Amino acid sequence: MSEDCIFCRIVDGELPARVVYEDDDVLAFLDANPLAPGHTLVVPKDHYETLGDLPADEGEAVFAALHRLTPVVEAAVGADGSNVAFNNGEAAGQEVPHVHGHVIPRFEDDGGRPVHAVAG
Ligand code: DGP
Repeated sequence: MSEDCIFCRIVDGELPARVVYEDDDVLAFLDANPLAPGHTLVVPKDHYETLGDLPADEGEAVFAALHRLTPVVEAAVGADGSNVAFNNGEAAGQEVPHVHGHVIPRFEDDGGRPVHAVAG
C-alpha cells in the first residue's frame, strides 16, 4: 500500500470505484475517464509502479484476470473487440504510477483506429 496512490486507496476501499471483478491478487473497476463504454482497469492489489517492478506470479494473476474479464466486458457493452493495453512508465503516458491494464471496448463503427490514436 502506498498512501498517496489513488489505486491503492481504491483497493483499500478508501476511495469509491465501480468494481467489476476481484480475487486475492487483483481488482478490476471501471475507468473514471472512459475512452469507451465499459472501459475497465485491472490492477494488482499490491503496489508496483511499472510492469518491470511486478513479480512474475502477480503478473500472471493480472493476465489471468484480463483473460477472464475481456470477453465479459465486451459482451456487457456489446463490443466487437477491444484494446488491451498497459501504459508503462511516464514516458509512455502512464499517469497513475500503479501498474494497470486497460480493457477498452471497441465497436465496428468507431473508426477502427489503433488505441494510441483513440487515446490521443
Ligand atoms: P494511465 O494513463 O495508463 O495511467 O491511465 C490512468 C487511468 O486511470 C485513466 O484512464 C483515468 C483513470 N483514473 C484516474 N484516476 C482514477 C480514479 O480515481 N478512479 C478511477 N476509476 N479511474 C481513475
